[in-house]
Amino acid sequence: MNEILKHFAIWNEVAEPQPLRIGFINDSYVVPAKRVGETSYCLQRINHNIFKDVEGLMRNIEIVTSHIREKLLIGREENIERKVLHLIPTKEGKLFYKSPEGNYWRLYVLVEPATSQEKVTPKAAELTGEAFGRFQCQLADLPFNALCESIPNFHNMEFRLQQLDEAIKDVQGDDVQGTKEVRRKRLEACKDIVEWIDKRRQMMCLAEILFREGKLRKHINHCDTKVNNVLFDEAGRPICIVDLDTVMPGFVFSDFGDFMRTAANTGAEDDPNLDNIHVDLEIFEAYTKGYLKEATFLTPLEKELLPYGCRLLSYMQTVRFFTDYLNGDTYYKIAYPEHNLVRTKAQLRLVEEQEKAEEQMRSIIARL
Ligand code: GN1
Ligand code: MG
Repeated sequence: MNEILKHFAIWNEVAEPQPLRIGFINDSYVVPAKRVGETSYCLQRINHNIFKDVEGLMRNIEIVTSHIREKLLIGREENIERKVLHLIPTKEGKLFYKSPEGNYWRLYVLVEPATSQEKVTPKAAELTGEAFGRFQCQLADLPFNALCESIPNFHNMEFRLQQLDEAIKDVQGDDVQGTKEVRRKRLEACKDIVEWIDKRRQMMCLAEILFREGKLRKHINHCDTKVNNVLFDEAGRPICIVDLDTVMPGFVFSDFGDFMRTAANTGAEDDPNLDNIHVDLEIFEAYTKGYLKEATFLTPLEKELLPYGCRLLSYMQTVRFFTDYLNGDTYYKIAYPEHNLVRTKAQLRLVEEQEKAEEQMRSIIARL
């Protein structure tokens, strides 16, 4: 790994990289400074099976981080190094290094001291709502097509359903090599899930339809606003939004919904006990309050669709986990064989809970 580090334009001596177990997609390492008080780094191997256009992805991150840094400078903010990610280029001035084995590496300045969390308190949720509202606001003056889709159709519900249909077709198709047995059994045992998904198809593709009709616009979105993609300082205040691989054009309410999917859920994303899963309305209210304060650019329709965004993202995640389960677990890192099914069921239950809570969510938004 020191071989890799040699290619980056770092300015101080560092110690051996340590693996950081976060995220389902990339591999991350902390590269600690040798001397106290000097800069440490975060080294990441980009999963190029998932991110096929690494150039485009890194260009996106560079555009977004410089745009935000400029806004912070204009606003005369302090501690800018901790408030926006800082990419370290290679010695040749590139945004990433491609090793002879064909791996793609990038290096950030490590934001510290900072922690990430899987759950938040209502107070932290309100501040995080402000942080994501500000993030979208800071990017609102970039034309939505200034960035590429680092994963084409990433949050496109029609496309995600199409991928599910293809997975099902593949499982049911000829098994010339005799390798489909496990996946067939999986599909056979999950007919009720397929039916459940089918029943909601039309409703959940509404955003794409409205976009085609010209009634809904796209913004630069984060597209992975999970709780654990925000870094908090020692006092529990959000300081920096991380995991920018998926910044791209999208619907604003889907960023809102993805945060609620992970934070306003009394259970875990992969909770094996479905009775744990309910909408946490206190977190919902706190986050919404912070978000609406900062997201001043929302149209009435976008505001109206905020509760829909919650359901949409949980439904999308149900479909994505389930598709991966039927494909034989090729996309998400799993901790045990049935993990993707457990995740599917937990997200499915969350959608049902969000359907029940829809009216309450609406009245909270109206009140705020
Ligand atoms: C993945 O890498 P991570 O864990 O932050 C995924 C998101 C999903 C999420 C589900 C590029 O995010 O889209 O919502 O898992 N990222 C990608 O927890 O697919
Ligand atoms: Mg992440």
